[in-house]
Amino acid sequence: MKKSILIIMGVIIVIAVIVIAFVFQVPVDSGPVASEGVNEITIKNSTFSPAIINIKKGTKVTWTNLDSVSHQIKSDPHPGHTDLPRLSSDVLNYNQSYSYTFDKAGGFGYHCEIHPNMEGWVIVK
Ligand SMILES: [Cu+2]
Repeated sequence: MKKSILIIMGVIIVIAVIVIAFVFQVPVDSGPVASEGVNEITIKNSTFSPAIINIKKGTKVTWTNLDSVSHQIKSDPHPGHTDLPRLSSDVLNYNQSYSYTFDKAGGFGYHCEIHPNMEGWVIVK
C-alpha cells in the first residue's frame, strides 16, 4: 500500500518536472535568433530565413528563392560588395538556388542587390 503511494507520487513528480522544463523552454522573446548549424536559407516574402545563421568554417550555404519576384545575393557593403567579393549570385528567379562556401571565420553580412533593404548575416566560426 505505502509502496504504491510512493510510486504514484514519484510519477507525479516526474511529470511535473517534465511539464515545468517544457514551459520554461518556450522562448519569451521571439526576436531574430541565430540558427546553429543551418546551411540552407530560403527567401520568402522578401525575407531571408533564417536571417542569421551560425556555421563552421568550410560550410557551404545555399540560398533558394521561393518568391515570385527575383532576388540576387551580394556581399555587404552595398554597393561595393568588398567584404566577400565572390559571394555574388546571378539574379535568382523562383525556385532557383545559389551556393557559397564560407572558408574564413568572421561575421559576414549580405543583402539582395535588387532590394538592398533585405539583409542577412552568416557567423562563421
Ligand atoms: Cu549591393
